[in-house]
Amino acid sequence: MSNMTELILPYDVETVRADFPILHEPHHDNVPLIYLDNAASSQKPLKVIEALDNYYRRYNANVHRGIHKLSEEATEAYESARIKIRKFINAGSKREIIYTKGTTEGINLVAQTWARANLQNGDVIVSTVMEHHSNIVPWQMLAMEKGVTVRYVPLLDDGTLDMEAYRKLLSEEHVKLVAVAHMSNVLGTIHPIAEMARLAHEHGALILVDGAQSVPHMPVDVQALDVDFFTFSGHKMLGPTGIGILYGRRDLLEEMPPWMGGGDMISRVTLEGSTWAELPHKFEAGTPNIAQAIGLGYAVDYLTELGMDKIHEHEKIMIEYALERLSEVPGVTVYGPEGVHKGAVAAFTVAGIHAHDVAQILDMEGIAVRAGHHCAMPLHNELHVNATARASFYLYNTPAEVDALIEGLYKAQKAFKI
Ligand code: C6P
Repeated sequence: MSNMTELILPYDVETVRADFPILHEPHHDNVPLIYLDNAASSQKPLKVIEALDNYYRRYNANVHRGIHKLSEEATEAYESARIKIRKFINAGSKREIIYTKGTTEGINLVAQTWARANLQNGDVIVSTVMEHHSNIVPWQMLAMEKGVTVRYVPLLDDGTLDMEAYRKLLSEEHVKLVAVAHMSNVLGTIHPIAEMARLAHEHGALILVDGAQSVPHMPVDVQALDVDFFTFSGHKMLGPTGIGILYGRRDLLEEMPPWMGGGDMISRVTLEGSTWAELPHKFEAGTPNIAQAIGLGYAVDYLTELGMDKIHEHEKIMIEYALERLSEVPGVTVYGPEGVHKGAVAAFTVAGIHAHDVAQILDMEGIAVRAGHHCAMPLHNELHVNATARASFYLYNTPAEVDALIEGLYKAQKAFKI
């Protein structure tokens, strides 16, 4: 076992923790909060909380509409967040950055616009058995409507994707779209997206990447990955809920029909018909989540200042330590790749104790983990397990919190007389 005190972290975690008020709130009769449910949603730094407060106190107004000063100020902040986000993922233009409600909405937007307009009976969408439901269900809904088929890349025993099967699907089927997560929210597997994109393009297919679990945790460059669509959620990367991003290649977005109709997405409306606004507004009907977009801009500032490379390095150390410590606990099975680099997510079972009971006992110790199928039922079927407990780490977690998790698991075993 590596000694916790020997771990050298890339930045001072205590300084970072000081920025997150919730980590210092009394929790469950004064036990400190150990928040290990970051794959579900992250906590927010003061900078983001203050940005929301400041917007509502000082310059709350609708965007793109008013001639008055407040509206101009709100529009300026809302649009400058878009520019920060463009830079953060290295998109070529701010017009390629569409505000959505989150990853789910981004995927549904592509399904309902590009895919609906371009796919027909006989076409194939390739997804994987490892996907979150939000990257399965929208394609199944489209399949029912358009007669397209959804095929799934299987898993290898080591928790990685079967790339041979992927190549085979691409060469044998009429694949028009590949829809794959960058990183699994259960296994932590990081897929070779650049290679998958190259192969998809070689076979004339586009690729949509669900970056919900990658953008918060590692540097992402959508141009270097050469992806066509890339979507993620603000609330998993220190930002507010209700805001997310769909990146799309400009030429594709230009040609796609809009999804929702209403204010702000039009150029001209007559009673006979309408024309659409320029990108990105064509896809942003109605009053948007203004405070949330501004808050996401501040979250991006925070992540950039700390450094995505350093955050990724920190999480690498955290997951290695967590896997090592979990392996010491008798009866614990961790799911996902071993011996290769994976994201800071550990889904596990404890023999003789249901995952929900594990989570409940940990909660009594102040430790928040998620339990269940994590919106990945097909993956749990493949793993032949109904539910797993999941500890997921972020930039403010410490090795001492991993130790507390392990102690909590021993307590659970004691409570269940195992
Ligand atoms: N996963 C989890 O606990 P939304 O809900 O739209 O912000 O994100 C959906 C989503 C899409 N893809 C992946 C890979 C995800 O992990 C998630 C959200 C959370 O694992 C909540 S179910």
